Amino acid sequence: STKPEANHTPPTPKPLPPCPEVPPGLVGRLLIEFSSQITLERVQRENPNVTEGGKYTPPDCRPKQKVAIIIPFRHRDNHLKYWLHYLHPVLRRQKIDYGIYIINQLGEDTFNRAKLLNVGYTEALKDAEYDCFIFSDIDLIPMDDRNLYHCYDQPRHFAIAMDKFGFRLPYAGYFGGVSGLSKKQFLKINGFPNEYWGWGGEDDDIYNRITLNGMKVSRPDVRIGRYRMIKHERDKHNEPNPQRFSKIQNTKNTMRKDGISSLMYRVVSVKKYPLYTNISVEIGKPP
Ligand code: UDH
Repeated sequence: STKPEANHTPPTPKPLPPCPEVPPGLVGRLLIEFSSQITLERVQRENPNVTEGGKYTPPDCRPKQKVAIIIPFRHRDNHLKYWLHYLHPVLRRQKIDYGIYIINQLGEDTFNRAKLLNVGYTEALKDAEYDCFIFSDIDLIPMDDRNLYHCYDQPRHFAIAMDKFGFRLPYAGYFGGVSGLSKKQFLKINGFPNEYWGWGGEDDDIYNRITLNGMKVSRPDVRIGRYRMIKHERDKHNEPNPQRFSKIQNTKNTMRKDGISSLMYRVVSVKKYPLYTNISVEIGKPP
């Protein structure tokens, strides 16, 4: 007897439901420590569904936003291991559709955090259609997975209660550490300033840009927005910028010409690793 002809039309996949506002698998407060050594092999083993370049999409629901996580970087490989070890599982539980971008400043000229973040925004958009950008320092780990890494109606400040500041906001206009803006919010403020070389001030300039453009900062509850910072010495070539105090008085006059509209840099390499994408760039030096 002959078998009936197989039906080769694949079954139509069930459309995924939208992801719930509050992800069901969250655990709340997390135990964060930096004394055990971490290997990237272990982090890879523990996050098998993260794909090349450090990307992830929840398998069981359809997220509203696509989130690029942008990290300014130079000579912090050990911090990177901890960041990946702690953040990948948190982001997966949060059901975020995300990609991780390490923006590595080449050379030993003065570090420029905000310019690297502008580069990250631009380069991430060349890679995929992101609509939300979260800018995170490499040494900041959230202590609670209810601090959801997506974008909000207003620019978001995530790292509001850091251990080094006694788990409090250090001042009302603080916007440092970890922050997030939608594409629309980011473009409304002309991105971030490119002219803050060395440590300090760029986060206050970004805060000024937000308020000067009629937006206000949104924040999580202080019990949820807690962070641990990996202790470290001051980096070389990132000395406090003595011009920062006068520059933040001038945001109103500088923000239209200095920002994403005036950004210049050169990409030297883009490498997709299993847990993140590394973009190495030359961004010049202070005038
Ligand atoms: N960053 C680098 N490499 C550098 C400098 C900065 O990767 O050489 C990045 C990194 O993501 C870091 C972020 O920029 O988290 C912010 O820089 P920072 O960590 O130096 O700033 P923070 O305010 O520390 O956290 C200031 C120096 C603290 C010295 C304390 C000495 N006990």
